[in-house]
Amino acid sequence: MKVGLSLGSNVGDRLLHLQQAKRYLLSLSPEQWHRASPLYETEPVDCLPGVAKFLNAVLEIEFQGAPRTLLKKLLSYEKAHGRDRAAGPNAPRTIDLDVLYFGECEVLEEGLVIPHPRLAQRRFVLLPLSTICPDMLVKRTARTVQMLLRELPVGEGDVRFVQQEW
Ligand code: PH2
Ligand code: MG
Ligand code: MG
Repeated sequence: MKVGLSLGSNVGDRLLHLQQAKRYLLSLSPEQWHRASPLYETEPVDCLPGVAKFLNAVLEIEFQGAPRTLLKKLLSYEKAHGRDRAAGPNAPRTIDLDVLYFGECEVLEEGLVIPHPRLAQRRFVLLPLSTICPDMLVKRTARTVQMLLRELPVGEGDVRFVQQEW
């Protein structure tokens, strides 16, 4: 299954955190098959005032297990890399790994909703995603990634291109 993942960090060496997570995620994909967006620096969305900006990117890999299996791997990776879940839902984090889509699967379970429930509102996800799959239809929205991006209110969460390779 082709799986879209969002990577974000706003604590410590943000680029290093994203690079290390990328290496791990590629190791889950046969022959490390992947597509990667560029890297962006983004305004925090729905966070407490004054928190540091994020680095965000999106990665598509091939994953051959179940969505739950992948989720468990992501959560244990986050935990092993300094993510403090007790700090609250949108607290600053070393690394956040979210499943955006999982092939054509729709999942609505405790702790796992696919496609990601806030994907359609977030420029820090839609803009990177539009660089790898602008024409992908996002389930439950009847829109493509590109359409969702164009429909975002202006001024919502500034996103600045940093570099192509990371
Ligand atoms: N993640 C959040 C909440 N807000 N804002 C930005 N810019 N980037 C993120 O990755 C992010 C966020 C919850 O996971
Ligand atoms: Mg997140
Ligand atoms: Mg998360």
